[in-house]
Amino acid sequence: MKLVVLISGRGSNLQAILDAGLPAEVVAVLSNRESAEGLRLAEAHGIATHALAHTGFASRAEFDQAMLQLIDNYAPDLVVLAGYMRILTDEFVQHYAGRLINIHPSLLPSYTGLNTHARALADGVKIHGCTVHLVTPTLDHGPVIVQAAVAVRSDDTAETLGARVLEAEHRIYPLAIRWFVENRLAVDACGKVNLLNGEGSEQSVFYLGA
Ligand code: NHR
Ligand code: GAR
Repeated sequence: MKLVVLISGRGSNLQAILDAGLPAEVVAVLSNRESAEGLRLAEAHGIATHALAHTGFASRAEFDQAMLQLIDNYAPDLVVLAGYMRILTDEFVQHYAGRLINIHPSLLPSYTGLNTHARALADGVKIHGCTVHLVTPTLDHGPVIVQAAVAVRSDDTAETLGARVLEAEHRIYPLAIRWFVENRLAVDACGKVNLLNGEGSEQSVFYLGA
């Protein structure tokens, strides 16, 4: 199977995906920012990279169309958003329907959008985490594939909490991609994702540490 990964920054989730030894190949990494550190990581692995600055396009639709054409040259089975920071047009999302996934740094449907760790701390919640979901046109509302919960500590800052969530991201994103590659994710009539052929201990939720 062929994966194309979209990033905007550091690329630590890309690193986790590359390290996981998945039965799939990352055939290209695209970024909307030329300075994204994750592009250097991809180059170091001999993976094709493309940087396409969204600032050079007149509209979101034109930018997404250019991204889509680059991506389709690689004929990917799955498009992976890994810290990709541009909201995608409905047309882009529909083109990759069922084969476009994202990792979001909160327990959806709580804390959609940006600055999730600071907002969780401001609300005083005791549990936070991350979610891998299929991407649909409505931002951060697609069917959930897997979630990991982490404890919020009384002395947490957005940085310490974010680092704890990021560790959880690195565990669940490769796992979710593995399930996709193994064709073990089924969307039911209600639009929910179910894991097929799970053995006893295998589950779509993780509780990481108090
Ligand atoms: N697009 C669609 N249609 N649906 C989703 O569920 C998407 C998506 C694009 C990206 C990732 C998402 C996240 O996990 C994602 C999910 C960017 C923004 C944002 O506000 C919000 C959510 C996500 C990604 N971006 C600003 C914009 O104007 C730019 C912010 C910046 O550059 O720092 O696109 O959180
Ligand atoms: C991750 O925490 C990811 O969940 C988040 O950005 C970080 C990217 O880190 N994604 C979003 O906020 C999407 N809007 P990485 O570049 O090191 O993988």
